[in-house]
Amino acid sequence: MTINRRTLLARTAMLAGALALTKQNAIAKALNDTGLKDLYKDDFYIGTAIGNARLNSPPAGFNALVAREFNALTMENDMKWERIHPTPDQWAWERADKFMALGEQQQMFMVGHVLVWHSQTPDWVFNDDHGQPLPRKALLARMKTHIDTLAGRYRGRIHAWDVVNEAVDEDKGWRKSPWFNQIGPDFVEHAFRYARAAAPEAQLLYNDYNMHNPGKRQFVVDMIKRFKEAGVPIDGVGMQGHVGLAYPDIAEFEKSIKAFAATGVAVHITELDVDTLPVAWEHIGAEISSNFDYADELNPYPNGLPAEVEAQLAERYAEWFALFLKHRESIARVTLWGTGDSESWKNNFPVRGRTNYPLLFDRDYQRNAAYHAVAALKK
Ligand code: 9MR
Repeated sequence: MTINRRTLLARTAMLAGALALTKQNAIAKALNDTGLKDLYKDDFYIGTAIGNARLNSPPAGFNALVAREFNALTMENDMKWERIHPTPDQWAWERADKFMALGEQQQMFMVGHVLVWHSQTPDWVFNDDHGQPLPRKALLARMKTHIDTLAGRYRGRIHAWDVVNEAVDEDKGWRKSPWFNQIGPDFVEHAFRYARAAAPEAQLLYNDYNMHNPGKRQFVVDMIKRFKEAGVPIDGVGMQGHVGLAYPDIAEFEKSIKAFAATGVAVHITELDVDTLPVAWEHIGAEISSNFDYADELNPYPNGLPAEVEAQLAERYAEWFALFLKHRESIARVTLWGTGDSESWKNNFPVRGRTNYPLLFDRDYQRNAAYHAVAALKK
C-alpha cells in the first residue's frame, strides 16, 4: 500500500497529538498523586487541622486529598479540655483516637492541641465543689492530672504538643486568665515540666497569635530565655498565623521568626489562614470572646471570590511561603488551619455567617489559585 504525503502528514500529526496527550496525562497524574507535602519535603512539614465533622463524615475524596497534600495533622477542637475531659471523671477519647488512627495510617507528624488554655476549658476545672476558686496547689494538681492522662495516653505517638496556648496578652504581659490568677505566672513552666514527664519524646511548644506584635515577641523571647536558664523544657514556638490580605506587616512577622529562632527553639507555623474579607474590627487576632453583628457590607463575596481578590490572595500566600522558605532552617512545620474554605472558623469569626476564602482549597476541595502560587515556588 502506498501512503501519500498528505496521509503521512496526517498520521504524524495524530501521533504527535497522542504523545502530547500522554505527556499531559502523565503530568496530570503526577499532580494527582503528589501534593504540597512532596513539593516541600526538604523544607518543612505541611500540615492541616481536622475538625470533628470532617473526621466523622468526610466528604468523598477528603481523606485521600489530606493524605496526598499533607504530612502533619492537628485536631481543630477535639483534644481541647471541654471536649476531651468535659467533667472531672469523664474522658471522651473516641474522636481523638480516631484522629490518631487517621494520621498514623499515613505516618504523619501528629500535633496535640492543646494541653493548657484559658478558652474552651470548663468552669469546674478552676473551682472546688462549692464553686469557689481552687487554690494554687490544688489547681496545679488538676493541671498535672490532665496532662498526665492526655499526653500520657498518646505518649510516643504525638510528635509535638501545644503545651500552653495564648498566655500572653498582646503587649500587656501575662494574660489575666484563671490559670494566671489562681496559680501565678509559673503555671506555664509547670505545664511544660508536666508535659515533658508525660510525653518525653514530644516537642513541647508555646503557641500564640499576633506573634508579629513587638511587645509579644519580646515577652515570649524573654520567657524562653528564662525557661532555658531554669531548665524548663521548651522546644518550640507556635506562631499561629491567622493573617489577612493586608495585615500584619510581614517584616514584623519575620523579625519574630528570627528572634524566636535565635533563642534556639524551633518555629512552627501552627494555624495559618488568610482572611479575605473586610476587617470588621481593629483587633486582628484570634481572641474568641469577641464577636460582631452580621452586615452585608462585611460579607461582599457570598457567591464566589472575584478574580482580582483571588489574585491578591494568591500573591499574599506566595509572600508568606517565600518568607517561610527563606527561614526553612528555623521552621519545622507550616500547618493550615483547615483544608477547604467551607470548614474554616473564619466563616463565623469575628462575624457569624460570612463566606470567607482563607485556605488553599475551595468549597469543592479543588486547588485554588493560592494553592498553585504556593506550589509554583517549588517548581
Ligand atoms: O478553629 C477553632 C474553632 O472551630 C473553635 O470554635 C474555636 C473556639 O475556641 O477555636 C478555633 O481554633 C482556635 C485554636 O484552637 C487556638 N487558636 C485560635 C484558633 C481560632 O480561634
